Amino acid sequence: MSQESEYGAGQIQVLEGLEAVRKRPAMYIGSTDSRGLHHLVYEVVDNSIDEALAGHCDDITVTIHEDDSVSVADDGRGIPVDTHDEYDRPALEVILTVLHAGGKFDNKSYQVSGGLHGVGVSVVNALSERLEVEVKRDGGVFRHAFDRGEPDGDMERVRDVEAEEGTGTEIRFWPDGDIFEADSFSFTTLANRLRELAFLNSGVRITLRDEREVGDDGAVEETFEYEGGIREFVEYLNETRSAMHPSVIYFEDEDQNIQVEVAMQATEELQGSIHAFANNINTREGGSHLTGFKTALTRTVNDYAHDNDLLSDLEDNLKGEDIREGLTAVISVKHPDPQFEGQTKTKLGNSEVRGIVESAVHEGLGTYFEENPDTAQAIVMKAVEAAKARMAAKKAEELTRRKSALESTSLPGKLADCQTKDPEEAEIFIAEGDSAGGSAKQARNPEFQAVLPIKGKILNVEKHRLDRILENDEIRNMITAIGAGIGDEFDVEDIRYKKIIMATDADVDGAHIRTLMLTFFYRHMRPLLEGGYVYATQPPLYRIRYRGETYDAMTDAERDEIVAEKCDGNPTQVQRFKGLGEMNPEQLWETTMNPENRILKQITIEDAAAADKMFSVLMGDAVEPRKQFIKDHAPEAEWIDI
Ligand code: 0RA
Repeated sequence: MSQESEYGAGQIQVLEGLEAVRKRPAMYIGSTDSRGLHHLVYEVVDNSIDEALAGHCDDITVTIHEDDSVSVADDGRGIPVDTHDEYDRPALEVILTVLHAGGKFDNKSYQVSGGLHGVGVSVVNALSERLEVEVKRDGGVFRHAFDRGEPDGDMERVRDVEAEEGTGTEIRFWPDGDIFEADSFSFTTLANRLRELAFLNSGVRITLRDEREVGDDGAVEETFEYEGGIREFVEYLNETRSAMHPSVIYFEDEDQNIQVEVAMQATEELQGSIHAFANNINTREGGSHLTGFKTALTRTVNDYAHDNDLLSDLEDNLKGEDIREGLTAVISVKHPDPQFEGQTKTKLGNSEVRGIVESAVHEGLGTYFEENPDTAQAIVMKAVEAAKARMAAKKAEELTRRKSALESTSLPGKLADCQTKDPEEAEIFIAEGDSAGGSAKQARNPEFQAVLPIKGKILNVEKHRLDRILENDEIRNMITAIGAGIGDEFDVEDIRYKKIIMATDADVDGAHIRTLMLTFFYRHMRPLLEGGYVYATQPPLYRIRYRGETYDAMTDAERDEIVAEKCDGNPTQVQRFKGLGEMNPEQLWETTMNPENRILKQITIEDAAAADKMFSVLMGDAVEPRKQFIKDHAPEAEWIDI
C-alpha cells in the first residue's frame, strides 16, 4: 500500500517537510546521480513551461554558470509575492519551502507539465546548498534567498519594476554537494531535453547558455524555438532519412479536455522511430496513447489497401510492424490528470486516451490518404515488402533453430564459454579480431569469463532487414552466445551473461566496430542496453616502467603526468599499446580483464530520441550530416551516456 492511500493526500503535506526530501532525495527526484542532478533543472523549467502553456510566457533562458550553478529565467507572470493566508508568509516563500505548495494555487490548477515526479520547486530548494530567486511582479522586483531550503532572511522588495521589464521569475540554484554524487551539468544532456521541450511546446523560445565555456564570441549558447512544434520534431528526426512524401502528416484533436497531436512521415529506411509523450514526458514504456496510435495506423492502412486491391501478393493483412517500418512519428497528448504507470513511471495509464487517439488518427490519416493517393499507395507497397521480408526472416529463424537443435551443441564454435552457468556471475568479452580474441582466451579466468572473437567489421544492421541480418555469421554467433533471441522474440530474462563486454581497440577502427555492435544491440536487443548489461573495455594506452614499478595511463596527458611525477622525468620504458591484440595475455588480464583493476564503461541509452537520431545519422547513407554530427558531438560522446 502506498502512503498516499493510508493517509490521504491532504495529510501528507502536513507530514512532509523539506527535511523529508533531504533525507530521502531519491524518492522525490528519482536518484542522486547525474540524472537526478539534471532533474533539478527540469523541475524548474517545467514550471516555466506551465506558464507558457497557460499563455503567459514565451521566453525561457537556462544558464549554466561558471561555478556549475544553474539559473532559469522566464517571462511568465512571476511567482506570487502577496501574503499567503494560511501561512501568513509571502506566497513566494511558501511555494519554495512547502512541499507540493506550487500546484495548490487556484489560478495555477491546470498544471500540464509538472515534471515526471511533479514535485515542485520546493524540492529543488531543499536539495540546493543555496537558492536565489528574483520575481518581477505587481510593479516591483522581489528577492529572496535560501540555504538548504531554509529562508536566509525575509523576502525583500528591492526596487520598482521598469515599464519595459515586464514580469517574470529567475531562479538560480547551487546543487548540494552533500546530496549529489555528480557535480557537473552536461550541456548536451540539457540541450537534448530543452530541444525536446521546445518541439513539444511550439512557440516557446528556450535558450541554453554555458558560461563555463567561453568561445571567441562569448558564452556557448543555443536557442530552440519551433513554430511548427512536433511537425518540426519529425523533420529533425528525419533529417538524414529519405522521406517518402514531402511534408509531414499532422493532425490534432481535443476531447474531454485532452489534447492530442500527431505528426508522422514515412521514410525509405528500415528502422521506424516512434516517440510518444504525455504532458511533455517521454513515455518510453508507451501506454494508452501509443496503443491507440498503433491500432488506428494498422487499421487505416489495411482498410485503404483492401479498398484499393493492393494486397493480392499477400495471404494475410499487413501487420502493424510492417506498416511501422521506416515510419517516424511523434505523438503528444496533454491530459489534465495523467496517470503514469510502469517500472519507471513512463507508461501512460489513462484508458480513455486510447479511444481518443485512435479516432483522431483514423480520421486524420484516412482523410490524408484520400487526398494523397500516391503517398498512400507508396506506404502500402513498402509495408508489403516489409511483410514479405518478415516471412522470409521467420523461415530463416526457424531454420537456424532446427539446425541448432540437430547439432550436439548449439553454441558457436568460436565461443570459449565459461564454466559458471549463473548469468549473475558470468561475463562475455566480444573481442575484435582473432588475435585479440586469442589473447583474451588465454588471459581470461575461465570460471566466469567467456570470450567470443568476431571478425572486425560486422554487418551494418541499419541498412538491412532482419532476414539478411540473420544470414550473417558474426551476428548469429552473438545471438546464440547471448542466448536470449532477437527482435520481438528477445527475452532479457534468458541472457546467459549479465555483463556483455565489447573489447575493441582504442582507435578509430575500434570505435567504429563498437558503434556497429551498439547499433545491433540498440535495434534488435534494446533491453540489453535498457538493463545496463552492455559494457566497453577501457584498456590503457600506455604502460610505463620505472624502478620495478609499472604504471598505466589512459591518455597522453596522464602519461606525461606519470613520467613527470612518478619517474623523475626519466622512465625506464614507455610502451604504447596499439591494440588489445598487441598485449600479451598477462598484460591483457591485468589491464583489461581482471575485475580488480580493469576499467569498464557501462553503456546506457539515456534518451531514445537522441539515440535514434545518433544511430540513423552515424550508420545511414547521408555523408554531410554525419560529418557535421561527429564534429558537433563526438568530443562529448554523451549521446551514449555513461
Ligand atoms: C504559483 C502560482 C502562479 C505561478 C507560479 C506559481 C509560477 C512558478 C514558477 C516557477 C518558475 N517560474 C514560475 N512562474 C510562475 C500563478 C500566478 C498568477 O496567477 O498570477
